[in-house]
Amino acid sequence: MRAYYMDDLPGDQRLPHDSGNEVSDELLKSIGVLHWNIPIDEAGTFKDRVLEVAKERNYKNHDVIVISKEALGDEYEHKIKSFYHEHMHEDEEIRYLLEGSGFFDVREHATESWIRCHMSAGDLLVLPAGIYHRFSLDEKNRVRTMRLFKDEPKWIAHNRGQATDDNPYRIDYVKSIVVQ
Ligand code: KMT
Ligand code: NI
Repeated sequence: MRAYYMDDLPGDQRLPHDSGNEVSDELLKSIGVLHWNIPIDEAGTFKDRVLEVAKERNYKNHDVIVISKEALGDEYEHKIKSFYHEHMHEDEEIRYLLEGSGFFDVREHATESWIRCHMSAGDLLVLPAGIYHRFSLDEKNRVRTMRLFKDEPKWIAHNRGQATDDNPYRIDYVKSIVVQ
């Protein structure tokens, strides 16, 4: 996974929008964003390693979704739009990419800058509860990803606004940021 500050230029969300300014793992960690690479092997041992991380973090359920025009059909445009709308969740968002690649953009609270995380197969990403973020496919237009859940697979996105700024999970998140 590579992380960098986005440029602020208008244009297709699927393009890299690469400002050329790298973002270090230390910075990501300071805003609560964690990532690992667990290579996908033919023997399938990657599954055990992913589920081990899930168990450590108390995640009991998971599912696998494909995001592509073919897979989503009539829902495609609506889903793509809602994934790219800036939002937060009251739980961690854990994703393990099985195929394809895509962008998880996270908002750096101190600067309001977008940090773009380019994920490809084998990358595991944990976004903390309360962080503002969004997701986009890249130019390959397809991703297959495992989603991990604490309990029932319920997944509510709260779009950014006054109500999310006052959300207790958001307030806790902002307090958790390590000032560098
Ligand atoms: C989210 O909540 O941001 C998502 O689930 C994005 C799609 S998973 C690749
Ligand atoms: Ni999300």
